[in-house]
Amino acid sequence: MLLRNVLLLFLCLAAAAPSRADDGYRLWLKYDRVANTAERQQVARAAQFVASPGSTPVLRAASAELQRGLSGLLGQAVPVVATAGSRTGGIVLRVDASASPALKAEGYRIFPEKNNLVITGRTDRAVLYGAFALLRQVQTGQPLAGLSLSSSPRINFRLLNHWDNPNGTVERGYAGSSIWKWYELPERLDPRYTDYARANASIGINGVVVNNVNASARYLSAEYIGKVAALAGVLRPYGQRVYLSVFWAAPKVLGGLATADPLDPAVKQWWAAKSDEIYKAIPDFGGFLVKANSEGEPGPQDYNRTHADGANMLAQALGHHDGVVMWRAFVYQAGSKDRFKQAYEEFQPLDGKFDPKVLVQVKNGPIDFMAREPFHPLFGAMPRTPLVLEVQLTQEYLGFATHLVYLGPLIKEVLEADTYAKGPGSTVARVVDGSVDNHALSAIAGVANIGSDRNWTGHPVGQANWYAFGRLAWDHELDPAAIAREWTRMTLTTEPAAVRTITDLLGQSRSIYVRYTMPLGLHHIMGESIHYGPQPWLAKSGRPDWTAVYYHKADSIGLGFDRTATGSNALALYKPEVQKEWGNAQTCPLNYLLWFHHVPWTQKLSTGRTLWNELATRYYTGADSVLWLQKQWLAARPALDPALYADVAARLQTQRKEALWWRDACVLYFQSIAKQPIPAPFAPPTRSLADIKQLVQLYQLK
Ligand code: BDP
Repeated sequence: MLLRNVLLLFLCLAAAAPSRADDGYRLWLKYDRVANTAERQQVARAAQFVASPGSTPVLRAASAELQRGLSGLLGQAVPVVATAGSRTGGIVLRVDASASPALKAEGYRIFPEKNNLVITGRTDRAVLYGAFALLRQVQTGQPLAGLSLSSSPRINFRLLNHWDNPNGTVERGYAGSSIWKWYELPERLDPRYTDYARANASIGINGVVVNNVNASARYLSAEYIGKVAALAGVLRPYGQRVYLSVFWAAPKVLGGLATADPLDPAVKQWWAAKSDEIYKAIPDFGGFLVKANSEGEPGPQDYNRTHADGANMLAQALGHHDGVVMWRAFVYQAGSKDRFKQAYEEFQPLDGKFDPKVLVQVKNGPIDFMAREPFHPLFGAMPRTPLVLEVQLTQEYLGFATHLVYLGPLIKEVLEADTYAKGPGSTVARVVDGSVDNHALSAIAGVANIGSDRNWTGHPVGQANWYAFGRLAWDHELDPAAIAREWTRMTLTTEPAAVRTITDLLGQSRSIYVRYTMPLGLHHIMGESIHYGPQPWLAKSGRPDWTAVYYHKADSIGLGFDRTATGSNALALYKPEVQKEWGNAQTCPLNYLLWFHHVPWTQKLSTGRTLWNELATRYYTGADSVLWLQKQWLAARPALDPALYADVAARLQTQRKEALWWRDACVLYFQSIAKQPIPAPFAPPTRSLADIKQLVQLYQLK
């Protein structure tokens, strides 16, 4: 009797406890029960069952996800059946090779038919994306009744680039170690791989480069190909192909050859045999990503060959296999007068010389993933070569996992930038999706911010960057604010006022970060090597272009890098319309001013303030805007999971503290050169330049 009572009490307590603390693991695929009864009933009427032929692993993944999602959202089991038969009120999955000529192979359509909702497309992958789109519809509170949707991806290859190493570390990773457990593979498949694949599929990512661009040759060994094949097996039902970053000198290191010269017959043969070996293990292998002759990596230039010689040799090694080569344009030689121009000078002359299977992968900006960069001048300058846009989701230069920075607006800003390559409207997005130059191949890559942390991204809001990347990769026309709203609703809360507050906070976060770190077009003044915190005084490093003074050029007259004709003339790499926009210091948008001009401290800007006063104002108001971020987050508190609330609140405290480092370090350092007073109403920092130097230098110690 007693035992029964204890048991009953236990059951009651268990039932009363919240379903699950929100540790962030479920990402935006939480599928918690819809709270609003009318809304739930409406969905329940339209989703009484899922009918799927289940004839392929991808279709089985799609129906399993619908079942899991709808059952969670409705709080009741939703059966999967083979066919709808005469039943109505359900979801029907249908692969139809003739679905709609307007749809691309991965494009889906959802439409009502005889009281059912049909999800269709030309391939099973299209249906998978449609299934996630339908779930998103429910998760964001949109009605299902009469739903009619259709969407095709604008870019073919939508890839995550993992900078993960064989020893489990992640280059520039701030969310724990690698999610890939190489030593356990291929025998043990961590269930986490499947959840990762589901998350990627839900936002349309269809390819994964599993290893660091500073690649280990190990991945090309038979043993590691087997491990990668095991991962490919997990990703395949979710529509994702695996790719490998390759170490250029692998034929020497692994193959025992005397050279890695791309024109050497033995080298060619080695790569061709290696490709065959990979495709035998991974029939849908995506291809190779290559960082060559950059930052100490070997490459074809070691043998006086060009990037094109190297890339084409690899493309030919792929032979009849359905794969591509993505060759990175991130190169800059030591000693160049302006690093900004280097990639352009090396790659632009090679336009038209690449094999049709080669894409050139270009970072969004000419330097290196700064919080704001002008678009890379190669976009629009290589019409005969498909270009991959590479953006960085891991926040190497954006405050690691402690600063809240939603990257939707950054990615969108690049996509929307007009190159004027073929007249107005030749945006980076349209160069990349192939529509400006009629390329069949198109690709976009995000350097992943994912690690072994329970919540995947360290900073909970880092998840929004993974999410936004996928959504924009699928459709670059989407609005980053709408994406932020979607993510917030699916991930954090459905309470309308809180959704608005958080969406607003996300929307402002990137410009706030720019304001207190590198306003007005300042760039590359962060801590040496670790790339964390301010170090504007850095004057000596392994190379001049790793210092800060190389970029800001502060002197008694003014601040900024003159890239006009009187300076490095990097501006001339852009089309005349762009030059016109940025070329005149009086009219150049303030966000890009110091990227292109050396501006006198006392020069009046369009804001009515002098450069010095504007700079100081931005540092002060930027750092104070973190207080606003904190206020917004606090306002949303009642609608948030307490643990999640506390996690982000604590990170915001760190962010505030470090925003003050940035402010004080930069204001005091530049003041020591500008010899100008801190403008009213701001109070001078209470610490000295020496104090703040000492503090941030700590981060450089081993
Ligand atoms: C830089 C990173 C470095 C990367 C490099 C790259 O600091 O770790 O290897 O980019 O993209 O931003 O190759």
